[in-house]
Amino acid sequence: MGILDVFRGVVNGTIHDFQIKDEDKLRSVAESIGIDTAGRETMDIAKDLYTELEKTYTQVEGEIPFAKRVPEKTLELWRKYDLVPRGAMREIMEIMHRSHMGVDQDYENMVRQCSRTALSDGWGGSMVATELSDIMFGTPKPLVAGVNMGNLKEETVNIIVHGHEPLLFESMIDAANDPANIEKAKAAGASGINLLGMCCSGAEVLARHGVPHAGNFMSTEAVVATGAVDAMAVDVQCIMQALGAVSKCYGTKFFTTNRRAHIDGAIHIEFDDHKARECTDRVVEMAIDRFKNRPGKCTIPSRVDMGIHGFSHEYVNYMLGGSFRGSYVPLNDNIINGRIRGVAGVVGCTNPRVKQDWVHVELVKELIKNNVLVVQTGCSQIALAKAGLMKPDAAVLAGDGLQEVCETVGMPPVLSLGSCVDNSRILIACAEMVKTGGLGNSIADLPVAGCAPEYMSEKAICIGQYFVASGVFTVFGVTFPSVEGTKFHQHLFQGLEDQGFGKWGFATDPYEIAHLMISHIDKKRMALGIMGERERKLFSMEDRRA
Ligand code: WCC
Ligand code: FE2
Repeated sequence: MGILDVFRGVVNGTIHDFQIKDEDKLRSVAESIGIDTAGRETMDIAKDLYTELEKTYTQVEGEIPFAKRVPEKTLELWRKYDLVPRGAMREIMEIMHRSHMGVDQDYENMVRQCSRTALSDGWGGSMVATELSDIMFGTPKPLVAGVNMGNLKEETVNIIVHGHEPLLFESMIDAANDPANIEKAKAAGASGINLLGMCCSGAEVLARHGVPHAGNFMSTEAVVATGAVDAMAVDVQCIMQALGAVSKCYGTKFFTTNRRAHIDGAIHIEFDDHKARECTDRVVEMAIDRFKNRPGKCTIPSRVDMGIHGFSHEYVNYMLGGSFRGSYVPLNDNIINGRIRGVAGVVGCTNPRVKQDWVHVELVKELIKNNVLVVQTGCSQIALAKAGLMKPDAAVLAGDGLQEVCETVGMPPVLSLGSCVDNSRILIACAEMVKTGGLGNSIADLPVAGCAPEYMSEKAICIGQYFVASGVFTVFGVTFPSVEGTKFHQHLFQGLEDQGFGKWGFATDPYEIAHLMISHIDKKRMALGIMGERERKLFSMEDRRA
């Protein structure tokens, strides 16, 4: 919603710190929901796009705009069960009511509203946020960038932005690159200003601009203990409660910036979309001040892990299809001929109840070894980046088929897509795979699976449910918030699939999770009649439909 607010300001001319950067993306998103673009001015299209996308949240009747992007058979199933979201606000109000004492007392009916609400996030709010962010800040293209704490430098003013909304970060990039601010840093004895990301906002600007990433959720307190963080500015979600207290121990200036999220012990400087730089310039100023008065010596681990980041679904299109015939045909062909067994989305949080990053890394290694191409978002992708799997030469860890594809294209076997909000890129990629043909008629037919092996945040449940409702088998680890053996649990873990949706799975061991996903992928391959290696053959559109 914050991104939509800023887009409204840009369109109405009341916000000047942000602009429309990617006009091609603006046009393609507008066209995808039936807005006429031919021969029209950018701002006219943008106004229409705003009016349409606002309905994602506020519409009380009808279907959200991005329902138009859903493969027909999947949409038919949603209509059959009355799952197509009207508007996110309406769905949230309804679920709040239905879960109130004495209202909806039938588990199947309740799960239907859970799905409808979750879909209003995945194909609604999250998708709007991703698409508008691309339009305003640029669509990611692969770039080389470094991850890990070695990105901190003793001789620079180090500023970390942590949280979820790209607005604070985009403005901080401007502030940190402003020559006047750099001059001030130099006057204080620093060699410059070093800006780093953490968690999801970090993952997003890593993908979009190659800003170095200091670490995922589990590293957010540890990074402060280096003593080298002069300022950490946060907005919303996944901010550990003790960050204020930890920062105090090391003299780090810790800022909250969002009116919805105040934290005890933090300095609050409110971020106003209309005067973004007022907040970020102030943070830079106070970071410089802390640099001048660093209380003790810095202990910075030397490690930096380089990798390729920033695969948008548009780029997957281009990378595999080439600039002249950008399409998902080569991906689908490689799945049909068996070089790629299927595609897995491994996403989500890192969780303090398990050894840091271990489940993510072992799971992904097992998947690629079995020729499953992996796409990633959120803290999970940072775990794999640290393990070195986002480099093309990680293809040696993949099975023969996947390795061949990676080497031909020059891509890593693990593709990093951005933040949790960017899970919507995975949905669009699934929709494209269906539309391209040869892999069934709905998302539920695809040989794909999803997993958040260390989920901890509530929104992960919502993300899981929108994948399940979209047709994807989705496995969670560490814990699962339902009681095994109940009708409700049975419905989530099997009943939904019987109705034509995806379903939930649960396991804690990474190898077990991998093989749950692989078995599901094989089951879908079997149903599609593409089990076993096949001769490479070019498929015509007719072949694919057949
Ligand atoms: Ni997204 Fe999970 Fe990280 Fe927070 S930042 S910890 S929701 S994956
Ligand atoms: Fe996130």
